Amino acid sequence: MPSSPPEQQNALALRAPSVGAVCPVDGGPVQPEPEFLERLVSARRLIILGHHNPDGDALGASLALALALGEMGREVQVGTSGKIAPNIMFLLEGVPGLCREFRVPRDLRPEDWDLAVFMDCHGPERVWPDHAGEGFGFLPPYLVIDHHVHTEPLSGCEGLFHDPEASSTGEMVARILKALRAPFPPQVLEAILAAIASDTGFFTQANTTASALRETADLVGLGGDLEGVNNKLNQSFSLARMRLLHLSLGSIELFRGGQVAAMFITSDMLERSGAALEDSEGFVDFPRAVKGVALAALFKEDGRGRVKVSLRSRYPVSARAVAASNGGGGHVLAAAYTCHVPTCLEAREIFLAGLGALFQDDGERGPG
Ligand SMILES: [Mn+2]
Repeated sequence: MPSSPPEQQNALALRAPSVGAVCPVDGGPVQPEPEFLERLVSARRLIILGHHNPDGDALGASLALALALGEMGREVQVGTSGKIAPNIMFLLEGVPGLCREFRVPRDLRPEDWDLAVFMDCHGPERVWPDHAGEGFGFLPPYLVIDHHVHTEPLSGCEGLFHDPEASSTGEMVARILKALRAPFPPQVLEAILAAIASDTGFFTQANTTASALRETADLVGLGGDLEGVNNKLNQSFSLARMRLLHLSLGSIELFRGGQVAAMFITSDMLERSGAALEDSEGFVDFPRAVKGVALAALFKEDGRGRVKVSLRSRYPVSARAVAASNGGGGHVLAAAYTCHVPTCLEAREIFLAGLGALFQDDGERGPG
C-alpha cells in the first residue's frame, strides 16, 4: 500500500474507523417533536387504537401510553378491533375497562373524544380494514405513533411520531414517556417490555438494535421484570395450540431448491385441534427455522373464504416485496397479505406463481 502524507492518513482515520469502536457523540434515536408532545398532552379525553388483530406491540404500546396518560389525569380508553392473541391477554389483567373492542368505526362516538392516537399503524384504515372504502372523515383529530414504513400518505393526521428504525412502537412509547417525565408504574414497564420483546422475537431479530436494548436496560433498571414477561408471553400456551402446531408442522413443504418453505393451517386442522386461528401466533417461525430457507410462508384458512398469509424472510430476500406484490405489506423481513380464495392449496398456487424470478427454480422438494 503506498504511503500517504500524515495529514491525509489522519483524515482517512477520522472518516472511516474500520477497527475498534467509536461511540457516536450525537445521533441517537429519533425523539418526538415538542409540538407532538404538546398535542398529545393537551387532550383531556383520548382514545388509543392499535391495528386490527393487535399483536404484543400494538396492544402493549397502547396500554402503556394509556396507563401513563391516565396517571397524568387524562381520561383514556384503549380500543381494539379483531382478535387479541391469547398469549397477550395477560396485559389486560388488572386494568378492567381500560380496553374495549370497537368492532366498526361507528362504534366510536367522535364527540366522546378530543383526540385519537393510532398505534403501530398509520391510521384508521389499519384498525378497520374492511371499512376503508367508506372513509373516516367523522373521526376525531388524530395522532400516529408508528415504526412501520409508510407507503401511502396520511390524511387527517394532526401529528406524527414515526421512526422506521425503531424496534417497536413500544420502544417509541418509552421515549415519549421519558420526554414527558411520565411515571413508569409496574404495569407500564410490563406493557412496554412485552411490546419490545414481541416485535424483536425476544431480542433475537435484526431489529434488536442498540437503542432497543438501551431502552430495555432502562426499563429493567426501573424494576421491569423480563423473566416474568417471558413466562407470560412464551410459556403459557394452551394444549389446543400445541395440538394445532403438531398438525401444522407436518404440512411443511419446501420449494425452489429448499429456499422457500410453506406451512399450512386448514379449517380441518383447527377443528381437529380445537384451537382458534389466533392460537397460531409465531408458527411462521418454524418453517423459517429450516436450514437454507430464505422465505417462509404460513397459510391460514380463515373460514370466511380467505387465506391469511404470514411471511418471514432472511436478508436479502424481502418478505415485504412479496407481500406487496400480493396486495399486502409490513416490514422487510416480516410481512403479510390476504388471499381471496377459500383454501390453502389455491393460495399456495398463487403464491408460488407470483414468486417469479425471485429464486432459481431447481425443482420442488416436498415431504416424502
Ligand atoms: Mn410493531
